[in-house]
Amino acid sequence: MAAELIGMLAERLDTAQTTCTDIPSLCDSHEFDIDDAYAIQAALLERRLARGERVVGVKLGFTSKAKMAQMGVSDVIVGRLTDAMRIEDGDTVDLARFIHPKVEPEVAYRLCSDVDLDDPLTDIESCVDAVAPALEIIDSRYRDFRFTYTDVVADNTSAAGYAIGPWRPVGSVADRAVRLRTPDTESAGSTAAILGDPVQALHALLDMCRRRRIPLRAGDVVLAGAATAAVPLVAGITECEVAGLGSVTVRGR
Ligand code: 0L1
Ligand code: MG
Repeated sequence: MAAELIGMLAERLDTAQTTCTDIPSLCDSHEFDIDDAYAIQAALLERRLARGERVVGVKLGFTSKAKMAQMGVSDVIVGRLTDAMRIEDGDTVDLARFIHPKVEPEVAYRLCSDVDLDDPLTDIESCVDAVAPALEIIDSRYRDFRFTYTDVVADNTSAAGYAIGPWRPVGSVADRAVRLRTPDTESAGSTAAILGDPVQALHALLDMCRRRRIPLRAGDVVLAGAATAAVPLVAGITECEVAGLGSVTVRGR
C-alpha cells in the first residue's frame, strides 16, 4: 500500500479518536493486508508522538482462544500505549473522552531492561521485574465495534486507556481468579483465559515484536490480555481484582 494511503487511513482513525466520532470499517473502502495494517498503526502512533505523547508500553489483544476463533486468526495482536492513555489507580476518567468505551480486567507486567529483539537467546521473562492487576479501556474507532482483523490492528487494537494497580515482584500468576465489577455488571474469570497463563503473553509478545520491529524498553508496561469479555465502561466505580495481586479501580464520570 502506498505511503500516502497509509497516512490518509491513519489520519481517518486519528480524527475519529480526537473528535470522538466513529467511522465505518476501513475495509469497506480499501483492501489491505496485515503488513499494511501495522504500517497504518505505526503512522497513527507517529501522529500521537507529534502531539507530544510518549510511548510507555504495549498491549496484547486476541489472547483468548474464544476471541481468536471469533476473528478466525491464530495470532495475538499488538498495540502501543502512550502516556496520554494512563489513568492513575482510583482516578476519575471522563467518559466524554471516548466514543463507546468498554473495560477489560487484565494483568500487567513491567519491563526492567531493554529487550534485545535480535538475540535468539533473549529470555523475556528475565526482562520483567513486576506484575500488577490492570484495567484496560478499549474504544474501537469503528461503528458498533464492527471491524475486521486488519481494521483492528490499524486502529491500534482499540487501545484507549489503562490503569495499573500496585506492582508486586514478579512471580507466577497462573490460574488466578479475576473479578471485574462495574456499577452494572459483575464478571468472574481466570488468568488462564490469557493464553493459558499470562506468562505466555510475554513469549507471544516477543515473537510479535520481533516480527513487527516494535521496541520493548526498560520501564515499559505490558498489558497481557483480558481475563473476561469486555463490558461497557459506565459512570461510577469499576474494579478489577486478581487473587493474590490486589485490585485497581477507575471512576467513570
Ligand atoms: O485488548 C483487547 O483484547 C481488545 C483488542 C481489540 C478488540 C476489541 O476492540 O474488542
Ligand atoms: Mg485488552
